[in-house]
Amino acid sequence: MSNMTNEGKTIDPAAAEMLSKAASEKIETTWDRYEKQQPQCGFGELGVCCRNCLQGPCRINPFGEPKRGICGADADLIVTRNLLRTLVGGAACHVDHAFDACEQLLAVAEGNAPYEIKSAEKLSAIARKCGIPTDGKDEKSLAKEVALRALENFQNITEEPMNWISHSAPQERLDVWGKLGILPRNPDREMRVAMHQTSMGVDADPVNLLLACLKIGLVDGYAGLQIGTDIQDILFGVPSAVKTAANLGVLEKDKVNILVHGHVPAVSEKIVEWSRKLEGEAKAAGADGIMVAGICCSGNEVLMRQGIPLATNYLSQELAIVTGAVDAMVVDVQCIMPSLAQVAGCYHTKLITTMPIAKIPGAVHIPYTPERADEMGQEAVRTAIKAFAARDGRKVDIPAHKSEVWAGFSVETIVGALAKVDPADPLKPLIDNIKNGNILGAVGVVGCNNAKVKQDYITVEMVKDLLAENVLIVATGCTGHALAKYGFLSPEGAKKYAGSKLLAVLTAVGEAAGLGGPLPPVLHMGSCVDNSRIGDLLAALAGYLGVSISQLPAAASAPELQHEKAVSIGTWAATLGVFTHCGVAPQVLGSPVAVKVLTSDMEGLVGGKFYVEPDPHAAATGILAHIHKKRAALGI
Ligand code: NFS
Ligand code: SF4
Repeated sequence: MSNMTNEGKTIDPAAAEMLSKAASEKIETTWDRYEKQQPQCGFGELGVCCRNCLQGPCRINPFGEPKRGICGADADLIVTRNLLRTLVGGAACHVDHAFDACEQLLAVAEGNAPYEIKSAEKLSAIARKCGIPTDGKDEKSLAKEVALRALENFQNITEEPMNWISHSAPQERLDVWGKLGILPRNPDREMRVAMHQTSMGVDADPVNLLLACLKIGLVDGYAGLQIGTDIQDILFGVPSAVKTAANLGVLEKDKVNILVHGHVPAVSEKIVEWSRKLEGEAKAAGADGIMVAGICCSGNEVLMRQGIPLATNYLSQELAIVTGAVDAMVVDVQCIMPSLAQVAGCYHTKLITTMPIAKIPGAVHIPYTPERADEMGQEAVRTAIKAFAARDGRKVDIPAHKSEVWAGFSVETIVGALAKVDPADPLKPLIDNIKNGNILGAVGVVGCNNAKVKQDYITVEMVKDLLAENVLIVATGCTGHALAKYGFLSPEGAKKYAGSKLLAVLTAVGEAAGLGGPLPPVLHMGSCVDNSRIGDLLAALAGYLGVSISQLPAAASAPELQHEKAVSIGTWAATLGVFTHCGVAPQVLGSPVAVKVLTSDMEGLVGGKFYVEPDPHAAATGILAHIHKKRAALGI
């Protein structure tokens, strides 16, 4: 089938074993399809093809003719229009997810959905952040006020900025964005305007389009990530430290194995709840119990709040089914390969879709709505239990690989651990160690896998280099999974990978917090939606020091980005003032203007910019140089 060796496809030993099994069973995987796509279109790679009207498609030859499309659009215009549409695609995912979370909270507050408000503390904290008085109010009426305040963002018809950005972002940032005219008013409106702006014959100014890109980055950051995380923490709880395991070895031969995959905790939380409640039915069906494990960001959500193990990340999602041991895979939205239906069809595995906008031919559809969340959960878990009876033992081969994982590092968890060192001033130990150089800086390593690069390779190699130089790493998304698989999320990982100064800090904090050893050198902060937690942490550190986020010795990196969401999150990060590395180049290289603005000029406007470097060691060197520059400027 494939010409590439397994070693060329992934560094994950469990995935490599399952690739061999897939090949021997003649099951096509994403890597086979990747090869069939070669060579990929060079115009598309550079972003210089346009299909925005029916006179097209038009494409620009960067090395000759044609230089303009039929309407006269040049490469800079086509690339920046395409980029803005990509960002709208990414932001729409997060904004829609956040909107659903607000509706869930409202339904719960009105007694119409079977969830509890798990964190009264977060509810009060968010109410206070929004200026909603909390005293004397019962939980449900306060929750309703908060839900309605969040939903106001989608109803704003004024020229004022959306309320959640004003409530959440540092004033210094709001001032910078206000001067540039990129403060979003209403997320739905801004996305509509961007689609209009990029239509045939509207905006012809690539710089104006790039400013609109920054605005959509803020839409993603504040109407998507921030609303999503704030509201989900109220409903499902603020993550606290958990200990579990990662990789396909978490599946259990004698248990009903259910995988949750996608992004929406309202779905995966119910699967976890009903797996616990229906354990008896599983035993009656001859199983030892029920094992739930997670893929992609659904995995991260229930890892963070429920200590559910991680099965695998984006690129190897099909290979989870190839173990032959998965009885059901319950999916919701985003990053779900349509091919899962074909792979599941080769086994007894039931692929279960749950969302009205994400159906897959060949899957069983068990609809989720907030009101019928319990019915959905029960039906899905019972479908898995029934499938267990049909499992073919001869096809089962669970790879032995799994690693210890410590996760649950919300800002609240991190501050809580630091408070054990200095209860009166919890951020002080962190700041002191940054100042004295024990912690050289911090990097948020986030995002996906991408079939174009060897799975997990850039992430792991770059993070090794950074840790050795005493850079603290926080992770989210499929990068969190990647680092989990190779032991970076465990105390052992600190001993193995952290530089000696960083190890001393991790040990001091870990011991003060009663963990009996060092903190992991990579703090897993959750799903991609949880990137807002990293934003909150950066804002707190900058606020403490009285500087802008762009002055911190910090950076972001998406080493193996794939999704439109990764591009929109990256744009939010850079607009927030963060130096943002991409290990795979976004499709903009055909525009000299886009490249210059995104990798250079935007730093003068917002303090952050993009840095593209596919080599992990060179990327680490580039990020370290940035951190040293920021330290020098702060005089530390
Ligand atoms: Ni983030 Fe999560 Fe993974 Fe990438 Fe997809 S799961 S939201 S987009 S592939 S990290
Ligand atoms: Fe071609 Fe212009 Fe139409 Fe794009 S908008 S397809 S460049 S004519």
